[in-house]
Amino acid sequence: MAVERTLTILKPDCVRKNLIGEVTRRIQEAGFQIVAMKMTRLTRETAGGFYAVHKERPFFNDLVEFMSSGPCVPMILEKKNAVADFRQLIGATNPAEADEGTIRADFADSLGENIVHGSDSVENGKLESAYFFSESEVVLVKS
Ligand code: 3AN
Repeated sequence: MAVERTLTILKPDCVRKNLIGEVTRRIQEAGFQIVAMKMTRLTRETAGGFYAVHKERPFFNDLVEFMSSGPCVPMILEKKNAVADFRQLIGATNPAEADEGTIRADFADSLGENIVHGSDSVENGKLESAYFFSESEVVLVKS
């Protein structure tokens, strides 16, 4: 299995619920190396740009409103098979369908407010990472 990187965002609901520590602990315990991390607040424009692929969807405005409603914590994570393993750790988009013990099953309130984002492919992970981090903000990790 190849070493991959994936982009996660601890979303505004995660920050509001004081879950930054608990979610980060689970991520690290699952073997992910944090190679970049910051706290930031998206504007409507930057949130809309990040989710541009969904701009024709009926939930787009609510999504942009929510993602710009407070600070969030994007991170780049590195691990073998990171993309698939991370999506398994967070669970299905809809927390009602997420497997027991996953981050979304344990902490998310709804489909719209679901605690964390995870890239759906290595390629998108690269694009999404570049959206939040410059190259100099990514730490070189010895493997
Ligand atoms: P994921 O984040 O699991 O990859 P996507 O990329 O399909 O899910 O959707 C992006 C975000 O849009 C989700 N995290 C969720 O917050 C929101 N979303 C997706 N589908 C819906 C929906 N049917 N109703 C409301 N919000 C949605």
